[in-house]
Amino acid sequence: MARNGKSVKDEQEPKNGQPKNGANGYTAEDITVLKGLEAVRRRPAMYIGDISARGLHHLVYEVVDNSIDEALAGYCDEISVVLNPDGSVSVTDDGRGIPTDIHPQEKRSALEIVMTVLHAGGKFDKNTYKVSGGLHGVGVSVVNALSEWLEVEVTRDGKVFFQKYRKGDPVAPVKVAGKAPKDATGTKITFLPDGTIFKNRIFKFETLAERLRELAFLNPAVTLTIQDVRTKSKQEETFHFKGGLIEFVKYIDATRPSVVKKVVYAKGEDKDENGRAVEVEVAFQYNDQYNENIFTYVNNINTLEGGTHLVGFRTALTRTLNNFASKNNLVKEGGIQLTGDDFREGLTAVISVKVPEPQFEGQTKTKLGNSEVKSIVESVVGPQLADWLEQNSPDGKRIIDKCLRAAEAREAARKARDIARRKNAFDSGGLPGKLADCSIEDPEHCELYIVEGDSAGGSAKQGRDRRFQAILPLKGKILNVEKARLHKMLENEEIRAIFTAIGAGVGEDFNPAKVRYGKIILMCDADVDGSHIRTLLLTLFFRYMRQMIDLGHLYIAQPPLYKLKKGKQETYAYDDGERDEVLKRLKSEKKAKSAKEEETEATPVEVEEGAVVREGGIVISRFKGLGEMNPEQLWSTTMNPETRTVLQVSIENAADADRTFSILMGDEVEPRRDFIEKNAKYVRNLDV
Ligand code: 0RA
Repeated sequence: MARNGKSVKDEQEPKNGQPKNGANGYTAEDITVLKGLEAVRRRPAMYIGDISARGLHHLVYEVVDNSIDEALAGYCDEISVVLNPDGSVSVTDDGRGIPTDIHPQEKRSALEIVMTVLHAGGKFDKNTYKVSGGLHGVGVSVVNALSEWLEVEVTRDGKVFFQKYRKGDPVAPVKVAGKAPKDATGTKITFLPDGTIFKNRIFKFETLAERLRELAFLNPAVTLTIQDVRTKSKQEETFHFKGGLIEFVKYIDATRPSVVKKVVYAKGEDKDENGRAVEVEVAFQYNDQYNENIFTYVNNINTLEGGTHLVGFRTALTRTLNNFASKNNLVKEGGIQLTGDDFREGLTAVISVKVPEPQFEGQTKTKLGNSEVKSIVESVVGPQLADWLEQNSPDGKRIIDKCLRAAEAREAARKARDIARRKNAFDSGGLPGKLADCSIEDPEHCELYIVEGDSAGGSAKQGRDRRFQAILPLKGKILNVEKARLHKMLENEEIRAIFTAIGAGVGEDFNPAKVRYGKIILMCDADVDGSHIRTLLLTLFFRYMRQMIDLGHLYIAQPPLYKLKKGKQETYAYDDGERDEVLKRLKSEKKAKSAKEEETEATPVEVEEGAVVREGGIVISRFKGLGEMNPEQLWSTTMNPETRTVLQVSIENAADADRTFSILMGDEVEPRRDFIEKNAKYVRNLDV
């Protein structure tokens, strides 16, 4: 469907239009001809972002978004997602059903056109405008093009219509498959992603569930369910939140004690310059911690980079709270003045706007640009917040009190610090002493390894390619930033070294254009301490250098777990499965050599950390830590870009990531224990 301000131009395009010049070499003129679903199959990433697991899950979101459109138009209140045993996924809704009548010009079913023509969806439905939509907002035809097969079942006018497609092409015309109860309507789309496009076709229940939960919070009229019937142990979840954004805020802050129990809520709308309604909904509350957590949505899309709706909200918040404070004599003249930052310490907020023609900007195209939205949000939030404060004046005072404490802490920190010294350490280019920098200066080609421990750091310094790899060793565990204010955190030497090495500032002031390395790679031991340090580092990036993650700069190194040695031949294995495979291979090579030798089955072996096991002449050793590898081994297994594997860190769902960090790193023990018990797969002795 035409969303995100994209125009609907492809009215007369041929189905699966072929490029004039065939598969290779087309000219500028041909690019306009190369539309239709063939273009989608050629460049899937242009339509769904990428063809990794993220892109795969986007297919489901795209179909669900179409059902959400029906819900927003007022015709649908139930959407269900089922993960089928054959690897396909079904999305069913009780909306009006995709129109099935014969299109007068095209002389084929509207259903077939919606399913096979790019951006065709909106054309049949001029009365309602679409407000939902995935980031790429491309329509179900794109999902169809990228599916090995897709089946659609439409229930309307007392009938069930059916059509099947392969790689976007209809297998047969739309047929009537049966009768339906008179008032029943809806759409069911089942598809199997194309294995020639998606290497990994396995849907993750939890990933899909997170997005459906988010949609349920944002669209309280809808009930969304997800069922996994792929294996015997079935899983099912239903999401329906009558309280909408208010419940969303409570969910995000579930493990953070609140300053005021009530959630502030505001809702309203105003017209844009074309007279179309812009809807605004906001909910927020304060917790007793120090982070600012504002989640913003435009048409159900999480706008990671913020934009005009966020600016409007902040302006209204600062101004209204300031007015309330001075009206009630809560700030003393000549005393501490409150700044915008003070009003956002410990704030958790969700902002959801519905904008008819959103303009997206920014590096990841997740920043709202429409200037009119700022004043609309301001004028909705300002007066309603002022009313709330008047009616809940004791709560308002508690909020101001919290903001004053933030201001005092900020002031005290400023006084306590030797500003001149900090300026030196931070701004004037002095790099941390223990950083072994690389010689190339072009950030795009440079990598920074943040390494656990001085001994591994030493090996990494010797093993690296010093032209483009820099090493920063860390001593022990860094501070848990989840529990510290910014100034406290910056007093920590290890953390300062990380910020200085990266060179792009902190938090709000972080400037990705200044980042000194295109890749930051976290390299920790494969043991419990290593995981803890990695989590501390991830928390630091998530809270204070979030853009490094959003822009895809943050990675996790994958050191091998095992070394298998047969004679002089050394092979590394990165997990237990690989170890068993290598073992089997080495044994069969052995067998081939000396046929007399006894049959030995490759039975899985238990190898304790650091242990050496001999299996028929093959020596298996388990690496206890990075420090056990010599520089050459570290280079060839973990650092050489030609042979290493690194995991890119990405965030599937910002609100859930925030909640998880607060569970893992926050003050409360119970939620953490629950989380670990639910998620830990290989816990031997649970002494958390
Ligand atoms: C075009 C027009 C109408 C509905 C839809 C598309 C539609 C698409 C999808 C995709 C999944 N579920 C859907 N439900 C509806 C309007 C139909 C009318 O005017 O009756």
